[in-house]
Amino acid sequence: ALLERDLKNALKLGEISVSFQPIVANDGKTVVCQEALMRWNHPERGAVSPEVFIPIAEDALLIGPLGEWLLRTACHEAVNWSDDVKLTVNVSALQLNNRSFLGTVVEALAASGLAPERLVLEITESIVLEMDEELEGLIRSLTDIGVSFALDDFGRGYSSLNYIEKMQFSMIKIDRDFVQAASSGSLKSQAIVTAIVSLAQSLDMVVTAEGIEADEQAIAMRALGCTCFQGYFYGAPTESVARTVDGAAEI
Ligand code: G
Ligand code: G
Ligand code: G
Ligand code: NA
Ligand code: MN
Repeated sequence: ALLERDLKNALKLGEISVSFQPIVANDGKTVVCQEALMRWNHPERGAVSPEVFIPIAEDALLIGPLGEWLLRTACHEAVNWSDDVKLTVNVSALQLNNRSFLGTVVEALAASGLAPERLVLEITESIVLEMDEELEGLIRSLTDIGVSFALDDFGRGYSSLNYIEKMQFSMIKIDRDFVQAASSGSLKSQAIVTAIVSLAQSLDMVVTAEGIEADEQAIAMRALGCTCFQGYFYGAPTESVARTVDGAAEI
């Protein structure tokens, strides 16, 4: 409850910021995406993990304004990057269920001048499992304007395959616990990664291995067919200069 109260004021107090973490190509060098990650620097507690404050934001109906700020801020940053670097932004189910989300994305793109083709929305399996006609329509509209989707944290949750059939993802991100298991020799995890890679190739999806902390893990995941990599080995999330400013969720 205390955190919720503080989170209500965090945007206008300038406590929210965005960090970016690279996703690199098969060569382990070329940055193909930067993932935007929300950060909350609490005046007394210091950094509060998104694992803690995102669920609070969702419960308190604050994820809308926070997510909108992050999207606008991240688009403004990304427009200064090289044209071949995409921006990925995490979106939660509540954001996608809001009727104004399409407008929010369109406005963030227009205000920043970022090409829609450079924006990738990361969503988790649980969202897709709640897919209904309205959500399908929203996803189609976003796809039509050029925005694409990544399936985040694959392997963490329910891992049923039917959601992959329901929508087109440009990327599947294999969760770091799964990467850990597969790269440390679990034959079952390796077999599952191989199957996902095969599926991804036939459906034109890139497979990213998350949570790479050592070159040996990248080598193991590359051998299984992953072609993009993310993790501390390549770069931790790095804070950008943009911060919320007093009285404004806009920049
Ligand atoms: O930054 P960190 O790796 O600790 O992120 C923890 C979790 O918080 C991840 O699951 C990540 O996807 C989520 N997260 C980070 N930033 C955002 C955001 O802007 N919106 C949403 N919905 N989730 C985020
Ligand atoms: O560092 P490198 O040259 O590989 O980065 C590729 C592109 O991504 C460049 O355009 C660079 O400006 C941008 N970039 C790399 N890391 C970050 C980051 O942490 N934040 C921001 N805003 N841009 C980054
Ligand atoms: O759910 P999502 O994949 O968006 O979560 C990203 C989270 O993973 C962020 O909190 C980020 O700080 C964290 N992260 C990124 N790279 C690594 C890594 O190599 N190892 C570990 N343990 N965490 C990582
Ligand atoms: Na993510
Ligand atoms: Mn993830």
